[in-house]
Amino acid sequence: MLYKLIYMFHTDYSFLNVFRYITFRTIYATLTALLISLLLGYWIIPRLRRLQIGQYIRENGPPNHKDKVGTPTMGGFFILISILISAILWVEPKNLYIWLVLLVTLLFGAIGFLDDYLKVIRKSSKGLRAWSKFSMQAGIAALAGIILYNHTGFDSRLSFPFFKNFLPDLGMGYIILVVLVVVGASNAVNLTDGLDGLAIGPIIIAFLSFLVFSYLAGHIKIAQYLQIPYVSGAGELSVICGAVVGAGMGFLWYNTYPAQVFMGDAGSLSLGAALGMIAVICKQEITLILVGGLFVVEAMSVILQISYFKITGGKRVFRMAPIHHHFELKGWPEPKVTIRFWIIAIMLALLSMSTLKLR
Ligand code: 57M
Repeated sequence: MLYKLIYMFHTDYSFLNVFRYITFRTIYATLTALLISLLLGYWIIPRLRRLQIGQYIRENGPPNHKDKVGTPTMGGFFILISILISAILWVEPKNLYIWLVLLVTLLFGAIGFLDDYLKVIRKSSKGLRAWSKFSMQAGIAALAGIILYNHTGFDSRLSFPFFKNFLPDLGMGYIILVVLVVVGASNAVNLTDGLDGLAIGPIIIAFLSFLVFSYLAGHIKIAQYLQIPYVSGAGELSVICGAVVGAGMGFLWYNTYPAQVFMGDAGSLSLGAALGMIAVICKQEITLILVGGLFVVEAMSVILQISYFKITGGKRVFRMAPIHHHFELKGWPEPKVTIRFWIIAIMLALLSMSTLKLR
């Protein structure tokens, strides 16, 4: 909105033209969200602690996690507020994609918030029942898929990195793809959020990647040159990605080891859903598997562990799943696991960028 307000005067003050540019607004959306989340974190964390909105630690968890009991949770709440305020200030308000991404993000955040709240008042790890959580997520994602599918000019073909001419048209099946991508990304981030800074670092890296992908997808000349799908209006999503990066860095200021706050499901579910939605709109669903490869590995480690446990009647592939706990139980200090996983996330993001040239 600030953009529209200020831009009204660009005929009188020509330098205000700069507000027209997505790159300029993305930079300031990042800085605005960073500032707001730093200030909100500073204000809200002591209040969460005073209200005893603290994390319950499972009995069967890694031994060193016991000291974390009572760490304020639901920090996702101030991540989302920072993103929302920054987006409202800096986005082009007439862009449907922006409001669709924000709506899905906030609705997934509400599911996570309810889950966190139940865990806090019950002082247990029993939040919402898995099926009710999953069906609410699938319902929201399906609604978003239907809106996207019926949006004028939306392309229901699936694009693949490297194979520029292979574009199978999924038709209505695209709605199922949206559900799989959004719900999958949301829960993969949720599973990853098990060590200080472990989820928010790769989230920042992934949204930096999609800041670039969305800008390129929304730029007709560059999209044609790179032979990636052109999505009119997708460029505006760079501003949202910038806001997430900024809010994430502000949250990381407090979530870095030893964490003063956890994001809770309110943060992990919403940020994962936002990542999935942006990947779908930019038509980079398959590339998301590479960009979010760390989240994929974390989720796959759980699936592998539980399947193997059931098949073998009690044997384990890892010392504990998700895989970050495996390395913890191998004796790696928590910060070492986190930073090494960040390095892997950066490598995967760079590899995903290279797919833009290799077509
Ligand atoms: C999401 N939540 C963390 C925090 C965060 C099927 C099974 C694999 C499910 C999985 C599970 O319950 N996952 C839930 C992971 C939890 O973090 C809270 O949850 C929010 C994210 N959703 O924001 O509020 C704990 O993680 C630690 N933490 C930090 N720093 C952070 O910045 O230290 C989180 C954020 C927090 C804190 O200790 O309490 C979590 O791990 O639950 N279950 C598991 O991940 C459990 N694995 C397991 O049971 N493995 C089994 C089988 C079932 C696969 C096995 O390997 O045999 C592990 N997690 C815990 N204890 N806490 C091990 C048991």
